[in-house]
Amino acid sequence: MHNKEILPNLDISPIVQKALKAGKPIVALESTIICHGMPYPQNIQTAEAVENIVVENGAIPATIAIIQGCLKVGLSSDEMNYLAKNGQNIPKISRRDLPFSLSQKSDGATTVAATMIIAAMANIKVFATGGIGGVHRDINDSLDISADLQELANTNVAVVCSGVKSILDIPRTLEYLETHGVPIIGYQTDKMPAFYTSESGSLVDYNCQSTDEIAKAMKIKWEMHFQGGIVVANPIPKKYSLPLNEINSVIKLALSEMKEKNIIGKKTTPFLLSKIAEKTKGKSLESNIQLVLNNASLAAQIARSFTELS
Ligand code: PSU
Ligand code: MN
Repeated sequence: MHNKEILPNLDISPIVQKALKAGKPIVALESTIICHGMPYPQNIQTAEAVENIVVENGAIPATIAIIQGCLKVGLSSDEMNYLAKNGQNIPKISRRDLPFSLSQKSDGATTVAATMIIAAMANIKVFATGGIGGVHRDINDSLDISADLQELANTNVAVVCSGVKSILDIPRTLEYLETHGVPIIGYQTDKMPAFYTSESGSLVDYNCQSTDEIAKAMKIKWEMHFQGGIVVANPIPKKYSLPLNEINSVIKLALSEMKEKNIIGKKTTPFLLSKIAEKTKGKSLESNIQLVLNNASLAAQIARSFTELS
């Protein structure tokens, strides 16, 4: 394959290769959520259910990860189980870390940023996840801004998510994305969702009623050579949405524990997600699983609309 000559480490599974050749709709999926976002066995159950939902909605799933220094696009069931079982022992890989996974031939769970990079290399335009990273609430002390935002500024992939994780500073995250020209499309909503809840108090930039409208915006942006991604914010289904007050008080407790324990850098997001799951007695984990499934289904429909346009 053409890509293989330039990028010897890009390993696209035969199913995904076939889909690429035939111009079929494909949805990229990330692996940090498997290794660092959820415990075993919910992580493998979710990863498999997500792939199935993509298929049920007429697209081909391509879960992305790094195995022994190889950039994998489309994982076998053994590879997925291996990642799920080894969880936090698999390094979390963002843009900064990618070259080292390759040079050291190590394994890696790819964040939204790293998954976008690899998806773009494989020419996959749509990617589904839970919630993107963003500006952290303690930004003034920590200067913690997820590399996901900078990737959205530069890499041409549409990321379908349930908004920005509620552990973050949502208004500041939106300002950052605006500065970098990244539009946030609400899917059938004016309101910016916040991961566990369908509302955050902030608004989205555009409310699209159909996947066709979303696909058109993607196509126009990239045909005009406007570099960068698009965020599609898909609210968590009402049934699984947690009350804003309840989740906010849990987040505050988790944040102060994080400070006490001096947890910084790439450990913060996994720490907060697991603390919140512990404090809500698994309710937040159930919400997290359901919102990812919901995003995978929408992403497959967007991928279909996008291929119908081309
Ligand atoms: N969404 C989830 N669970 C997760 C993540 C997103 O439902 O674990 C991960 C994504 O991989 C995202 C990362 O890129 O959290 C953000 O990490 P950081 O804040 O360190 O950039
Ligand atoms: Mn960070």
